[in-house]
Amino acid sequence: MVVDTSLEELRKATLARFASATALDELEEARVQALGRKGTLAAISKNFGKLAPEERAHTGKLLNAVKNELEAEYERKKAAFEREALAQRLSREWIDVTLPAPGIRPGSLHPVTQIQEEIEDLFTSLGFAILDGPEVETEEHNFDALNIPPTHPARDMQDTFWLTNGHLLRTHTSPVQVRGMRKFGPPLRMIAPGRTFRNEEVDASHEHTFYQLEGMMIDRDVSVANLIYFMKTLLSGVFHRDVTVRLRPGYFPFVEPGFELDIQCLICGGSGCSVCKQSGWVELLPCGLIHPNVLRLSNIDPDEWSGFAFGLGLTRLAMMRYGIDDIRQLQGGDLRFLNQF
Ligand code: FA5
Repeated sequence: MVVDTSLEELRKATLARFASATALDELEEARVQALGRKGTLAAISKNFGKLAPEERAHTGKLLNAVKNELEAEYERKKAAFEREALAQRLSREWIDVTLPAPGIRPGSLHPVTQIQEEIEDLFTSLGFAILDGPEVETEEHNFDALNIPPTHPARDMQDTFWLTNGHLLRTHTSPVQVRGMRKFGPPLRMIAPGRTFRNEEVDASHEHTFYQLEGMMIDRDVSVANLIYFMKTLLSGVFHRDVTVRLRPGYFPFVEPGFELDIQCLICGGSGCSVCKQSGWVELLPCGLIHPNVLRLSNIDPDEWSGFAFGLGLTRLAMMRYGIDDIRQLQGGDLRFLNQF
């Protein structure tokens, strides 16, 4: 009977410890103390031999029942702890696979490309084709065919990167005019955006590598009035607001008359800064009526056809549009800068 009492006490105490265990190791400790090889149940079992034979069957059954009950309760509680631990881990590691992957952010178009595409849309809506030309050009396309023969001083206006094979990096997009005229003939409406190169000092408004956008229209009776209409359409399409411009005579051997269309500096509002070289004006859009020699050199009869051409400084236009006060920022590839656009 003493054994019975001890078993009942062990049973109650162990169930209570199992119930109050708050973690797996506490539960395990209670199990070892009650059911382990050196535990209480083992100690009680040692007295089994001292029992009277008639008591043994009864006490043996009781002992097994207590052992089975405690083991079952231990397993149940242990499984509950494990389920809880798994649930916690899963909630920590849970991911929504339908969310966009973090870390990969979509890129965006460079500000110069954005403006280029807007101008392309505008001019295609006006019936202009978009042409492309090579960055490595022949001397003939870059100069001679534009009415700038070898000895002409105008060659010095554009510091040129010459290649060892006699070719050059195009100094402007105007050679695409020549390619367009020779390939398609008149009437012709074309624009040609692209990269251009000049061997000159870099500063806030000059790069050695920059973008221009050439434009050309050849038809019957094209006049300065047509030219001005298209230039105004171009600027209002880009700025969506009034900008102050001035038109002054400009010399380019491939146009006659030639003009410089300047824009009042949008960085300083005209008061003078490093971008406009303290003048308040930025050279942006040289233009003019195509020189008869240029038409002739590309097999177009100037008595029948006339036209206008312009050579927009696309990189400078991006500076004016976005208020960028140093051209070098547009070339640097710094994502902290580019992400703003
Ligand atoms: C020309 O390149 C002529 N081909 C433009 C032209 C075409 C005139 C058709 C008439 C008819 P200019 O050298 O001025 O012209 O350059 C044109 C524009 O390119 C300039 O107004 C300026 O906005 C830009 N530009 C010139 N040099 C640089 C430079 N180093 N860095 C950034 N932009 C420049």
